[in-house]
Formats: sequence, structure tokens, C-alpha cells
Amino acid sequence: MKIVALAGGVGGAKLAHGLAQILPPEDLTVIVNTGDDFEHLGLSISPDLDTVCYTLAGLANPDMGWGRADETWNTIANIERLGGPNWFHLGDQDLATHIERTRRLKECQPLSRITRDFCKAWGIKPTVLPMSDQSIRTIVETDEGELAFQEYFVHRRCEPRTKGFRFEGVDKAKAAPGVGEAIQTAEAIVICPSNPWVSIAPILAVLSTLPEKWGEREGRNQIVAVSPIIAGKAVKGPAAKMYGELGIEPSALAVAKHYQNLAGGFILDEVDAKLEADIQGLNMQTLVTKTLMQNSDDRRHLAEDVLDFIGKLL
Ligand code: FO1
Repeated sequence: MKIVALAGGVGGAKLAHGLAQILPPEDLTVIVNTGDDFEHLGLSISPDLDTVCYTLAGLANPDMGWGRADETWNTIANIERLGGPNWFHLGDQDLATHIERTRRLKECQPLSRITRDFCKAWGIKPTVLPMSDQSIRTIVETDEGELAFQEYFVHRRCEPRTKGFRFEGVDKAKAAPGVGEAIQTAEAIVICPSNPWVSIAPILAVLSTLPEKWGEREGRNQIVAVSPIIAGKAVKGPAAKMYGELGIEPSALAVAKHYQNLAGGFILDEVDAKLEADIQGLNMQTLVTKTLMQNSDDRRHLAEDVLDFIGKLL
């Protein structure tokens, strides 16, 4: 079964890894958010793309979810000693990725081709595509003004109150090569348990520019979303805080409402089973299962559940 997974950082990467354990590589395409990308220390950094790739390659840092396992931090420590910025933690191995990506981007090579070559070098078999080769930057509108995503997320530790989001450059951007075709040929699309506001929304904004009219061709039952909110809390990151600040009580139900016009299937955690009837009331079919992915087996089990559920919806 040909599957497209839409993924942000850590949560998306984990489910993509689960799907990669089951599906033949030619049947899995992961389309990754690049709205978090930024330039730092003169380097082009693509945090979500790297998180997905490192996870699929078995190279990810198991504690943080982002960055590399068995990392050392000599370069950033020496940058700090020289008075340079140290708020964004770049490990020594990780830096090699950013240096080589920056070199190739400066030669005007597209991010999608660089990503394809990096995946080959890391032994990643499924297709990983950045959502776009053009620059799209997530801007968080806060009570302290507009902040670039990593400035808000890492430098300001998500402290400013969120008022909204915009995706700078999306009106001029095109989906990366392969994205339209993957969507067209997919039997189902999985919206991974990533932040709906800042990880999935930028991807959906890019997909809405596709000439193939994304969301119309696909029946709603071809699209399944997995809640990143469990028991009112985000597994990782500021999704729950964002819902609250936008005046919406954070819950799996709130996430389901977010996707109700797009997705016909919704997967929520067993601790939220009491919300199932309300979610079904949104004209969504539901699956209640364990969605928390604490180890590699959890990822595979959730992926199996997702694929079984899709099988029943189609
Ligand atoms: N997240 C942090 O909270 N602090 C960091 O210093 C940090 C560094 C970092 C370096 C490389 C990378 O690929 C990711 C990194 N992240 C860091 C994660 C990243 O900011 C976020 O997880 C995503 O942008 C949100 O999905």
C-alpha cells in the first residue's frame, strides 16, 4: 500500500520510522516540514528534515529526539568561548550535515536533491522529501511581536504568548519535485503526530498550491491523522500551549476539529477514549490505541495500527 506521511520533527519522525519498519521502501514517502529551517552561524539548518533522516537512519539522539546519537559538542563550546551565539545547540557530527548542505545550497543545488543524496549516504531507503525547495519560514505572531520560529521555539523557549502563525514565502513557493506525484499515487496519507499549527500547517499550505487540487481528489477516508495531544498535553513541544493561548482547550478533540474537513480517520490515545464519541460526531472514523512511542516497538505497533485502520477505511 503506497503511503505518504506528513511529518514535522520528533513525533513525525518516530511514526515515519515505524512505517518504515513495515512498508516496502518504495511504498513510503515522507514529506517533511521545512518551515522551521533557518540560517544560523552562516549555515542552512533544516531541523525537521534532519530529525526525520537521523531517525530513519538510526542515527538520532535517543534522549532529545533531535540531533545525533553519541554526539560531542566541542565546536559550539569553542564558539561560545569566543563570544558567539550558543543558544542553538549544534553538535559536532550534526554540524557536518549543515556545512555540507550549505555548501551545496550555495552552488544552487535544490534541497530535495541534497536530501536525496544524504539519504543515500545514510542508508535511508524510503523517500524523504522536503515540502519545498524554496524558502518558507514559519513566523510566530506573539504578544511580543513576530518571531522567527527557532527564535520563538529554542531561543525564547516558547515563552511569548502565541497569537497566530504565518508561513513567509509560501505564496511564491512550489512543492518540491516528487511531492505532487507522491500525493497523486498514494493510496493513503498519514498526518503524523506533529504540531498541527507549526509542523503540519506549513506542509498543508504547500500542498494547497499543487495544481492537482490537494484535498479534493483524495476522499476524506484516504487521510488519517494521529493526535499529537495525549491527555491534554503535547507529547513534545508547545502544541498544547499554543491551543490554550489561541483560546482552544488542548485535547485530542481539538486536534480532530482541526483536521475534520480534511481527514476521515482519526487516531487518539487510549487515555483519551472518552473523547471518541465526540470525535465520531465530527463525521470522523476513529481508532483508539496506544499512541505514545517510547521505543522502536511502540513505533512499529502504532504504524501497524495506522495501516490496519487505513485498510478498514478504504
Ligand atoms: N531544539 C531545542 O530545543 N534546542 C536546541 O538547541 C536544538 C538544536 C537543534 C539542532 C539541530 C536540529 O536538527 C534540531 C535542534 N533542535 C533543538 C530541535 C528543533 O529546534 C525543533 O525540534 C524543531 O524545529 C521543531 O520540530
